[in-house]
Amino acid sequence: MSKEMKNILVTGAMGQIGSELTMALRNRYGAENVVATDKRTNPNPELRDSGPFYSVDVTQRTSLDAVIKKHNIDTIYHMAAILSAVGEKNPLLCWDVNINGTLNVLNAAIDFEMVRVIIPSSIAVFGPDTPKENTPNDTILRPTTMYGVTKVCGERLGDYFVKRFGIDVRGLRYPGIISAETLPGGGTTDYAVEIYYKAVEEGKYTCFVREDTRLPMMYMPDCIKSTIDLAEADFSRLKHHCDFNVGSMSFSAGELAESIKKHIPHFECKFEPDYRQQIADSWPSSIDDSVARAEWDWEPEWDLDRMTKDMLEKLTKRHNQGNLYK
Ligand code: AKB
Repeated sequence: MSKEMKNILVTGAMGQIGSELTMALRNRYGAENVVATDKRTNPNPELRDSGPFYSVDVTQRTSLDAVIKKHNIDTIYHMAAILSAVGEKNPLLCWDVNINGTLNVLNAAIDFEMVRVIIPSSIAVFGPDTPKENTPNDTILRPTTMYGVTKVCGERLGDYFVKRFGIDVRGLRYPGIISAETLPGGGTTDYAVEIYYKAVEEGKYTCFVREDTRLPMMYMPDCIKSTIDLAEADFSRLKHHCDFNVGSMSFSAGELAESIKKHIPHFECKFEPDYRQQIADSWPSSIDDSVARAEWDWEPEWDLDRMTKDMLEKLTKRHNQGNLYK
């Protein structure tokens, strides 16, 4: 365990990434030392029974502060956020949760003299003016979604707090994250998860982006590894702080369907783009993560075909047991 990080709090712990990150942190740092929080009140039994859980709305400092005080928190993984698709339906909610929630976490970090704050960002910080292929780390940030606007602000705020107040804030730009445990909620890249569930359940899927839509993606084990690797990196090596590109794999929706067909030959995928196509079209198709590799030795482990095999094995097992959706 890194010397300083003793009492960790995770916001958004019931979300797609938060749920698996919390369990990984509990395994690594001891279950009692990792406090899970979420706005929702009904955690799954694994999350609820393996360590402390509280209902916390990150837009309210009082509820956040109460848990921080009670558990003497020194590190926050701030995973609570409204994602891109929901953010376009409700931009003010997206602003409130992503900006005010992040400011609350950062201000709490100062008030309680925390040793570290992890605030994830996203490939949504990029926009149509950004180079689309092999997108550099330091490039044009002109997003066209409210989610992207809040994530650029979050990166800038984090960097400002590092410089101005001397607190240790770190963040990485997640691509679409694929996982078999908790469904994502309200993102544009959600099709890359839904497709596996529907392939197992029905043998067919109607995808909401075009077949040639190519986006950067990452399997959950790499997502957890990248998050913890960055959190534990040597601060003196970091020239960047809150805005690391992390690459893993890039594939089109059509290639994803083909990789599933290798295991389920009768699988049929139709493509019927909706409002999320425009969001996907504004994002990069592949990411240059050489800065993360240089500053904290980032290295992904999973590729599309290995991920597909693993996803289908896990979901098929659950489907056969009658609890695909848990
Ligand atoms: C989304 O699609 O909104 C997220 C993201 C790429 O940040 N998965």
